[in-house]
Amino acid sequence: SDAGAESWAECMDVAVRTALRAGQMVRVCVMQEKRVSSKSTPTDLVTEADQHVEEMIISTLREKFPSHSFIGEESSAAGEKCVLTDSPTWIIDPIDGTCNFVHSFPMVAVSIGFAVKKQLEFGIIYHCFDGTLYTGRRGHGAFCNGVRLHVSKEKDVSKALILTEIGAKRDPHTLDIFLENMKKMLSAPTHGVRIIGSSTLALCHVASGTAEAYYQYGLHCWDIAAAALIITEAGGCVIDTTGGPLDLMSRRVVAAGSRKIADYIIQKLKPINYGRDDDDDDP
Ligand code: 2AM
Ligand code: CA
Ligand code: CA
Ligand code: CA
Repeated sequence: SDAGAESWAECMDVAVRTALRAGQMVRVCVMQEKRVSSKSTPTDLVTEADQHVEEMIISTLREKFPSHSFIGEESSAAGEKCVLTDSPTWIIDPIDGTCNFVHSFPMVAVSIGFAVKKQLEFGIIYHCFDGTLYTGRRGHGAFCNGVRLHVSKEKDVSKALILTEIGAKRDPHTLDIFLENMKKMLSAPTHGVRIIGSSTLALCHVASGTAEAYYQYGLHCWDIAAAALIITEAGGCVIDTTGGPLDLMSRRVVAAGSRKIADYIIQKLKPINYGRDDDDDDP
């Protein structure tokens, strides 16, 4: 109904303001001494800032929308099931690029996605250091600082710039497959492969047409929720590495400006098995 649509627009306004405030917190915290600890593995970092920013975001949104559900990286206990229900749900990554944040490497973002009946309604990604705000709303397009975004029109993988990330799981088997996949992407040949340390900002590059594609295994719903909507609204394709529709909980994604490039990548990749977010507590 119109009333429903209107209320999601109000949610989106609040989300934008909250993301900007979160970004300001990140800019203050990055100047201060960081308290770093690790979660599931020594490379799975978390700081007090991750926790404080998430608390601010969730308490702000919960106060405005008390009946809504919330999924946030730092409030999702390891091993606890991360379930997306039909209720209006906020999917939050307070600091995407924690390792970058720890080093003050300026590729850090706040990501806020919003789904109703498991369908994404809008996504907000705020680049904390250069101040770019990416927004997408279902049926209304994707924007960067108010300018409409369009994915790359390139369909030739030999002219593609491809992005990926490596998560905190660094056992020899995982790294072997990661490197095998990297070799396949480099020798396709493509123009190049980049790892920038922030899944959400990498995905924003696909939405902006400044990279042709992105693939990753092991990511969580808060890494992909907001970005998936932004890329789709920018005319891109966001799918499972099996070729099926994106499943926010599957921990697998291929995103590209064109289905042709996505299919090429899918056919080359060897899967890294993480299991689903809701039946696996791996990093
Ligand atoms: P984070 O900084 O919010 O943890 C590089 O580490 C990128 O991959 C970051 O966007 C990071 O998100 C994300 N990431 C974190 N853990 C991961 C994992 N286990 N598998 C894949 N990506 C992960
Ligand atoms: Ca993390
Ligand atoms: Ca993340
Ligand atoms: Ca994070």
